[in-house]
Amino acid sequence: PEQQYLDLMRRIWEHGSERVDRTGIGTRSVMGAMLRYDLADGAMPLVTTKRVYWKTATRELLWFLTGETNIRPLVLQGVKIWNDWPHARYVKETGDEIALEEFVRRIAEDEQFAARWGDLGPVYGKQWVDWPTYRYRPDGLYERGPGINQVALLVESLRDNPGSRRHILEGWNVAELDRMALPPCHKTYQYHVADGRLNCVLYQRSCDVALGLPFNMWSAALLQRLLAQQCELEPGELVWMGGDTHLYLNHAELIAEQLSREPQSRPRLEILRKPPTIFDYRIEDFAVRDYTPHAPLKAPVAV
Ligand code: THF
Repeated sequence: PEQQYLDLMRRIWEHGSERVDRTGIGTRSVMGAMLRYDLADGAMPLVTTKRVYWKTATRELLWFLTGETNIRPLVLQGVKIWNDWPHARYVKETGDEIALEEFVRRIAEDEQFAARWGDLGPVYGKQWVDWPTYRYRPDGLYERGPGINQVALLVESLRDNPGSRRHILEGWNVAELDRMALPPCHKTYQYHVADGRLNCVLYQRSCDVALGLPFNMWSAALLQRLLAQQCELEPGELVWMGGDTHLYLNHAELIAEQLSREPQSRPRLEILRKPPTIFDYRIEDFAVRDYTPHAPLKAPVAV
């Protein structure tokens, strides 16, 4: 199954169109790609041709589920993957050119500083569990209504109406895109129950195949496992679909090295406990078995 990922990487590197992107780094890109993984028997799409920090990706997903959009809770757990964006905004808006490490240290130590500069805007967490609503008043003006917890509703709809074709989790809130540090990449998840199995199609509008995709695949599969456990279904297939699916030109060394490596035996995820709701999982609840990856590969993230 990992071969699909490596084949996609090779295909983009060899045949993708070169184009200039938002970050100015340049990419090779194809429009439209698909990967399929069967999650039966605990199998996970965890890349083995480099070490992937699945606990980092897991902490990120649990952070989404809390509805939090400030990086501080991640920083306090040693998770660095969202630090570059608030740092860039801070430097741009204040002109204070402090180093990333210094900025992150302040986020950790100074709660007020974190409240002011650590927020990413209404990104995934906010839209997933507290999608804003508006209510029209009799006088024609409108006021804020109660937020919608899409994840809680999704669990309910999977339990109560498994045959539905509307099991959707959506991050793309058009009205709020301009306030997000980054509009959602993994924007639409649709679930499907058949033969007692929970399937998923994820549509990702933009995908950094070398750095982001191993994280995105893990997270999507993990969310599917949590939903399946909560709804007493077996995990089924995960179908990943990419829009602009690209490799950054400054990832050349990583790509050459990774494509020279052989995939290892299939890793599995064990969930050690069934918490009362999907919002009660903790990092200690997860154990990965049979993961014997190749060495880590470092590459810069484009901001
Ligand atoms: N922007 C870009 N250019 N690439 C992305 O992958 C990406 N994301 C999120 C939002 N914008 C993106 C952020 N997620 C890493 C992993 C995921 C990220 C950002 C960065 C990363 O640096 N991974 C390294 C180190 C991991 C670690 O230190 O724990 C790695 O080797 O995997 C994708 O959704």
